[in-house]
Amino acid sequence: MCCIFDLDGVLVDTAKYHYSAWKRLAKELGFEFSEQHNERLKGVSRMASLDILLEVGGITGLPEEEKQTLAAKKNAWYVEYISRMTPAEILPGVVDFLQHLKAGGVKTAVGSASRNAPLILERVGIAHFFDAVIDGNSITKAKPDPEVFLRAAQALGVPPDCCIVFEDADAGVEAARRAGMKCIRVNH
Ligand code: B16
Ligand code: MG
Repeated sequence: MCCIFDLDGVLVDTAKYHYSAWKRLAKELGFEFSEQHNERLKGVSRMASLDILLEVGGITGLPEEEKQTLAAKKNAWYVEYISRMTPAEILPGVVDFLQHLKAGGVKTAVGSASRNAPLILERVGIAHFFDAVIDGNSITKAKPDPEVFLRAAQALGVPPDCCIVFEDADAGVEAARRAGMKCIRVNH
């Protein structure tokens, strides 16, 4: 068996930083973005998250170029926040569990929608635990498409039914199901 971990909400709580950055963008655009709205963005790709945010604000028909500019602006704020992350922000139990898997020779991978996954793993100091990292930079279809987890299994050199996925978001649980993998949902 191999283990594939989602990042945001499973290994670290970066959702609060995504929320701060999206809220800041909404404020600039003239509307409020609540924590409840933010729940809809968990596990969802950056551009799909922007579409949800614009829908909440009742903003329609923006040209693609402008949407890219808004997403880049949000990401710059987000990167500013995560650049200050420390190992203290690793979620409880994660390091013990990763050490336990490593000692038992169980291969592990990260399967995240985030393009910032390498920076986050490096900041909190857990990058060395993983045999493979598949993230938003190396996939073409976002969760709930199974691509990210199938690519992770491929990188680990095992068939999908030999993988257990740890996920916190609906989109990710659905992606694991479509990949034909077992999935353990983590809620904090
Ligand atoms: P970025 P995960 C996801 O990470 C987040 O849950 C989601 O809120 C975010 O929009 C997505 O990554 C893309 O992140 O803008 O950094 O590329 O849960 O799949 O680890
Ligand atoms: Mg997640």
